[in-house]
Amino acid sequence: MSTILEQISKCIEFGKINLASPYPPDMKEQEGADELTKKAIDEGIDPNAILDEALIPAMAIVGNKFSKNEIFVPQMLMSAKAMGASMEHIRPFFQSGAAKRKGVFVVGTVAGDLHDIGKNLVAMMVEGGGWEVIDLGVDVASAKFEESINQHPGCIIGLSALLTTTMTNMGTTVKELKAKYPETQILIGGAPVTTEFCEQIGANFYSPDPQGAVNFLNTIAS
Ligand code: B1M
Repeated sequence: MSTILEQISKCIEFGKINLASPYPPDMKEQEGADELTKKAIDEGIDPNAILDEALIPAMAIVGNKFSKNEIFVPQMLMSAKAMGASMEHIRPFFQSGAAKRKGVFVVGTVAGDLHDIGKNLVAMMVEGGGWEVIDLGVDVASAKFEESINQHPGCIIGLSALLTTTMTNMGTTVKELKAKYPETQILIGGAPVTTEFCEQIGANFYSPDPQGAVNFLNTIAS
């Protein structure tokens, strides 16, 4: 791996967004993911290499640390922001088709539910894992997921719910989507959700955290 990719990777792992960002203190006044990714592209490094050799491994480290309680939501958000700064530079190459992604992941918080912090973390980790992410936001009804499935055949659906009351809407969404698109893979998560609930409503997979979501998606992509 070239030095600049290692540097980008470190910026993402430790949440160094750009030169102006004071966080983390021991990287103060150093270039961040923003400047370094631009530099890498200007030097002619393939955006696929930036994604595969810097962003994906860094976000995997972040996800695993989070799963093991070695870092917490604030650090993860900083890493996600650094990754977002990097993605700003490489996203145009994916949109033009000059670089490839693993597939399309459509994610949303289910109908009636406005909680999006966990869902956003999942979306950012999955994007950092090499997937195109379509984030439908919060309070998303089944019909909106159906539209996305029609627009992106073969996409994977991700549902988040934080309330015991909206978990039932998750069940309804899974039932409606599976009735029309039985082959569609549906991943679910959120604080009150469990593996038992996943089996009960007929979703394909439950993950308690973003890294588990990335790992599940990778089993589909491989
Ligand atoms: Co609300 N809220 N809230 N709230 N809120 C909870 C969830 C609650 C547990 C607080 C409590 O009473 N102790 C409680 C739910 C109780 C229950 O259902 N049993 C609750 C309630 C009751 C409510 C209201 C009804 C309050 C009211 O108005 N009376 C109301 C409902 C609004 C609505 O949705 N219709 C409400 C509103 C809000 C705010 C808007 C104020 C705000 C949300 C802001 C936002 O999201 N933009 C809010 C917040 C912040 C919380 C708490 C404090 C924090 C939730 C959070 O973001 N956690 C929460 C209490 C708590 O958890 N301490 C609470 C951090 C986040 C990183 O974790 O979302 O679990 P989490 O995501 C994790 C995993 O679950 C997983 O990955 C993430 C990272 O590990 N994950 C997935 C999540 N989605 C996934 C999807 C996947 C895979 C993994 O695949 C697709």
